[in-house]
Amino acid sequence: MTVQALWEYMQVSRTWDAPDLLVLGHAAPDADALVSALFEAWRRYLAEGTKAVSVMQAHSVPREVAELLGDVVALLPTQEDLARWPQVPLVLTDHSHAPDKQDRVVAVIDHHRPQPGVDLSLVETCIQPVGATTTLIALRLREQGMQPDRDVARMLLGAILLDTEGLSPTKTKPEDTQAVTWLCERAAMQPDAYFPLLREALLSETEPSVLYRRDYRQYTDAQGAPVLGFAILKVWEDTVPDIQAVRALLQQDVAAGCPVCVAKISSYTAAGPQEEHYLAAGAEQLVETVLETVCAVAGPLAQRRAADWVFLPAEAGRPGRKTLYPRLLERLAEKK
Ligand SMILES: [Mn+2]
Repeated sequence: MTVQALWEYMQVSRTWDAPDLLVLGHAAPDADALVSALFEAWRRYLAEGTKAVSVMQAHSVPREVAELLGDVVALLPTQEDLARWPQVPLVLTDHSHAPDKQDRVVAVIDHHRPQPGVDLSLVETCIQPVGATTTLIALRLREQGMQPDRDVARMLLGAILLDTEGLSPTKTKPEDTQAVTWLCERAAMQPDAYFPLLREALLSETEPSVLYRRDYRQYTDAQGAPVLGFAILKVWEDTVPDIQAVRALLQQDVAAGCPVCVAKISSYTAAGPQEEHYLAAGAEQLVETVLETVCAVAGPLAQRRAADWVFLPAEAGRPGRKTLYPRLLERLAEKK
């Protein structure tokens, strides 16, 4: 597996009038979503000859993904291509719920717990609570005897490092370590050298609206109606965005029909994540439920700063979204 071969596969895939499969990451594409979708599509093509195409559900990629994938980004099919193929079956990576097209989903590869009410009984699933979906793809590649060269191994490695925050102990499972060990050897690169470069690209973004959209998830009920919006804004400690600007973005989200939205601002130093702010907007009772739940999960050091604001000092527990969202959805369902 070389970058040249990846490039050629992507060129060929652009000539297919009717692909067999589309592989989709989620709608706010981060490195794990894009890399897992791209490599699952390519893997199916190499292993089975399936005309599989990965589609990015956005018009542009975040800086750290551009850094990771380089020129390949320009060849990634986008939303318009998705609209061209309204019947083609779908494989989802890094998420399991596509509200408006769930009936086309034939396979899911993910490391998040499926949302309650989503029926995956007829779908081929590989859902494991590891640190990154890309880990699951990398292990499949290894199992099938595929041999990423240095540059391809770096793409996979980078996605795993970004999703696990540089293999942080709370986000890393033995499978991630296995995949990273295999990839580091091929990439001739160590995590300690590579992760700071990628994080630099990630944290150099400062525009609040880009930050808000970049790592945003919307959770819906089984009928596809929005229930909760959840953005994560990762920034250097000295470029924390203006709280009022984030409040305005949350309000826009609520005005667009999401009943309650929360933004986590996570501030970093070279040592890693430090303080966190949670801001929420929406119906008063729902905001209360969300922030109460955040405080309950984070523990006694959580501080309530305002009706819509919780502050977690660096010493407090820092629950991840993967831990929080099932609790939040459960509590919000009780309020219905
Ligand atoms: Mn992921």
